[in-house]
Amino acid sequence: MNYIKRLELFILQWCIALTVLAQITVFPWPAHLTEKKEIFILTPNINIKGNGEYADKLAQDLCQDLKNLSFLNIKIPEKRSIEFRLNTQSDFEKEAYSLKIDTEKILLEASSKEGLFYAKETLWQMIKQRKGKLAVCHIKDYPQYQWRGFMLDESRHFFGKEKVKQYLDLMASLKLNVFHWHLTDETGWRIEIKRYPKLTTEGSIGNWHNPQAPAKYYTQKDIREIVAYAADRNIMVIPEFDMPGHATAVCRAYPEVSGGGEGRWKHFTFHPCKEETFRFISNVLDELIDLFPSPYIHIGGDEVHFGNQSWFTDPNIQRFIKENNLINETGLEHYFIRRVVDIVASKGKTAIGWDEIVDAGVSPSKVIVMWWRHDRKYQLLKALEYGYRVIMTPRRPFYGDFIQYASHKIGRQWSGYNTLETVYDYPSSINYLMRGYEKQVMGMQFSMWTERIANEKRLDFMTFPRLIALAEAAWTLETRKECTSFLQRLPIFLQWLDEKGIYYFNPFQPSSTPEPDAPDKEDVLKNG
Ligand code: TNX
Repeated sequence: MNYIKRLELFILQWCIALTVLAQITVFPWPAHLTEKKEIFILTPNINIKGNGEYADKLAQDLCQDLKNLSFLNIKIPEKRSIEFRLNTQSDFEKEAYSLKIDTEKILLEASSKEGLFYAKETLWQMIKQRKGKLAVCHIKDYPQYQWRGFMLDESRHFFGKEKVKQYLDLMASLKLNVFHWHLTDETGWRIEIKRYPKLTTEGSIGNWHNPQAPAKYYTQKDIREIVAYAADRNIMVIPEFDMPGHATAVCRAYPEVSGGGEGRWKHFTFHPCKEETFRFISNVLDELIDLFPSPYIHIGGDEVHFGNQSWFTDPNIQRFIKENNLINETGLEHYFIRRVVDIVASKGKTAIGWDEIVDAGVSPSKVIVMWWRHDRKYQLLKALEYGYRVIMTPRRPFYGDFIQYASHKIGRQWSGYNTLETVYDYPSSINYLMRGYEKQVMGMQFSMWTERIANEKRLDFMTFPRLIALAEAAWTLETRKECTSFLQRLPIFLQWLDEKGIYYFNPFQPSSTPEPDAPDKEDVLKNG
């Protein structure tokens, strides 16, 4: 009986080998891949083991995942194994791994937890794609960039814990490792701060379309749960506390720290020079730091000029500018940034700020710059020349609120829009700028602003498939990136999205996935 089963397996292996070969599909595409004309058929009673604590955990996770697969039905007595080996002495780079599939054994190896985790994600994709019939191959893989991020704005619209967890799962499978969480802005404050309860009882009321919408926010318990969920998937969560601008929700709740503002931008800024403001910020940061173990805190720093009108007329602010030789309101803005960066540094963390902070005169050792103004390439160059580390999230092509297809109507455009291909090809068009500064470029990020994204369907549609392209652009070595090959593989990932019930734009059949309705008439924008 055993003999017959083995023969059956052998014949099956050869039949399938022909179809499986040269069809390995992995996202993102790996650094090295060699394959043989042989096949490994996964069976349900295969031995899966690790060589210690974390490797054992991954082995158990894989066992659990396999239980849910209906296609593993060939039952043979097993000598073959899947082995997870974490060896901190081996000479893999931090996130690198090796995945070796032989006819008798699958070996996953790395010198770090991150690497071993990614080896498992790669294997899992191959199992799903080939329904357990794996090409014998050897993958040696490591990333191009250390920062592979996704930003979600939950101030303008709130999506909640389950959606965030679903995205963290997808990010992990794409080897994205940073979740930048934009939780504060003019529309709403979305995180419980025990010392300042009005931040949530008042500050979290409303969304972009309805200022009276019921309060929506994350409790500290929720935050801890999500941070742990992300850490389990090798994802670092970076909170953003946007200041001194985009602070409307805070200042609405605590007018004593407001810097005024006018009309639509009322209460847009923190008061830039009251000691009370800095005490308030420091206290909030204490709670944020307790919740988020990441070494970084994003402090915003963008678009202050939108709502700093009262800085020009308030006699106390004007006196402060004169007495401290700050020259003008921009000098005052820079003073504010320097103080906050120092507060963050005094708490043992590194600040991240939008690219305006390049001009604030902060030491490059204390802050990391997020370059977003694609039309100001000199700001990127200046950041690099001054010695800052930089994360690239230029509006074009990395802002998810820009449309992705010519006939789409809801979302931004600015001398064009952000197609899947433009996301994939980045940063080749600006490589010339970064030459000589490569070590300062930490990586890149797809940023999803949600003014015009009021529900999950629109969020999914604007995120996918562009986030898959970003993941490959950030992970895969530039020499291995190839848009045609990516597009050939893409239908497989789209099928996985279908299985999870996630809506996306299908670039191969645009009319089969129509743009979800605009949340509001005014959302049908063409410019800006
Ligand atoms: C600019 S990016 C902003 C956001 C908006 C976004 C819309 C940045 C630092 N500020 O507040 O949501 O444009 O695309």
